[in-house]
Amino acid sequence: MPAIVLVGAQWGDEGKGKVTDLLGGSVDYCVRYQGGNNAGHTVVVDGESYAVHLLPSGVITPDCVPMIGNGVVVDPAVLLDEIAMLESRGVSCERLLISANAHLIAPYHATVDKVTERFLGKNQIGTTGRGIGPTYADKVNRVGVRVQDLFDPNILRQKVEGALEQKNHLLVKVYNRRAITVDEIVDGFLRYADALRPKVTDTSAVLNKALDEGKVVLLEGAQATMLDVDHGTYPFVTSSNPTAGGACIGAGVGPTRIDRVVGVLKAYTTRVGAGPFPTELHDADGEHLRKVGGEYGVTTGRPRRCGWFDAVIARYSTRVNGFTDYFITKLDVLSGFERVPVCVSYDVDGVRHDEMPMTQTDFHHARPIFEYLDGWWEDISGCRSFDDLPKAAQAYVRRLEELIGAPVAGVGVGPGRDEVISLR
Ligand code: 2SA
Ligand code: GDP
Ligand code: MG
Repeated sequence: MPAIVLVGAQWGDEGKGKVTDLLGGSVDYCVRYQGGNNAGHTVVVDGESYAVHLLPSGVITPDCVPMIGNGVVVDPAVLLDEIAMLESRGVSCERLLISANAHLIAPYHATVDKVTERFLGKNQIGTTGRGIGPTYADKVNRVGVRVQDLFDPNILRQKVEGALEQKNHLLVKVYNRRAITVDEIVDGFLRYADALRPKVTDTSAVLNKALDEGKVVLLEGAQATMLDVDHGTYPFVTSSNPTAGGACIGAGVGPTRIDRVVGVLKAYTTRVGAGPFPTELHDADGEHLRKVGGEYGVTTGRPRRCGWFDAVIARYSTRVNGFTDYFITKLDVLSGFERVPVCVSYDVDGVRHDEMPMTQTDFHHARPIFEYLDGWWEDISGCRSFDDLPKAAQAYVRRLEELIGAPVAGVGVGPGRDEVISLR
């Protein structure tokens, strides 16, 4: 029975939180499968705005079971703070389940993240500084600490000792920092063990049983396709696999279980952090999109870089994720332009590319080839059916659909739960 994967199709902040919430009414389990508290997903219900970083957006939906899968990296202090914040606002986190296999972010991961960025200088990635990359590096290097280790203090100590041997060498000898002690890390972790214990389980077993029983499972991606460590603009990426294949690995669900893969696309493009961005605007139009779209990082508050819609990226995302359908968000933000440029291809050193160039060097050289669509002036936030939209806005959506090569299931016309036009 239905397992749905939801993935950002650009560089993140497409409005995944809102689309998860929209689907949430019919969803029994909502699962985060990668990333950590680098994410910032916004859900607006009855004028109340909730920003979640580590918990899946489905935590806001009553009766939906929120789950943190094995592919997520968990900062226990942040998790407990986020739970406390939501509960203080009347959102119950009682049902939350956490994978015993998820890896833990330790304070030294954030330290290594920040010092690595500093030493990269002008080549820095622009990470969120939350320790995400170093935690995944430890996981792959087999010196990570997992949630289940919180319940076996001897093993926990052994693992922390192993991890710190390398870290302290780096911190003291290379970065001239103080050594971190095993005691401070172990004692810090053990403070969270009792609070987390009742929520920790074999989440893969729970999910597969739920699917056998006909329950609906939504696997909610964080970050996005172009930030994927394999398919994104490496090295300007996050350290996990937000693309649809990552959902199977990060939740412990086989590919044969997935029925629908939903892409979330903003009607224009944004990026936060460093790296190539062919349609980026450095002018008043970019400022306008940032201001009207409220384009500031939900986690770090950083201003997001803004640019026009890029159909090459959207097509590429459709390919690497196998999207069955799309939600286009923030169409309302585009009201008020005489003409709206849409990038249909790239010019790379005089050669036209209709698809993503094979190499990063070529992508860095890509110049957008634009098609200019008619703009519209009306405030469309009150539109609730496709026919309510101005003709030019309808034509914009239909042209995007043609360029992307997958059907549009819905169009966002405002941040609120009800500010959406359904097309299916
Ligand atoms: P990291 O911290 O190692 O994952 O950073 C690596 C790159 O991934 C980008 N990244 C993001 N991009 C967009 N949104 C994200 N979440 C927050 C939000 C970001 C914020 O919702 O606004 O508040 O700044 C997110 N998380 C990671 C990051 O910018 C690096 O380019
Ligand atoms: P996510 O990381 O993909 O969940 O997206 P973020 O929450 O980081 O950023 C998306 C922002 O756009 C949030 O402030 C949302 O409330 C807002 N948003 C989502 N959909 C729409 C929409 O259709 N129109 C407008 N104006 N805002 C939207
Ligand atoms: Mg976000």
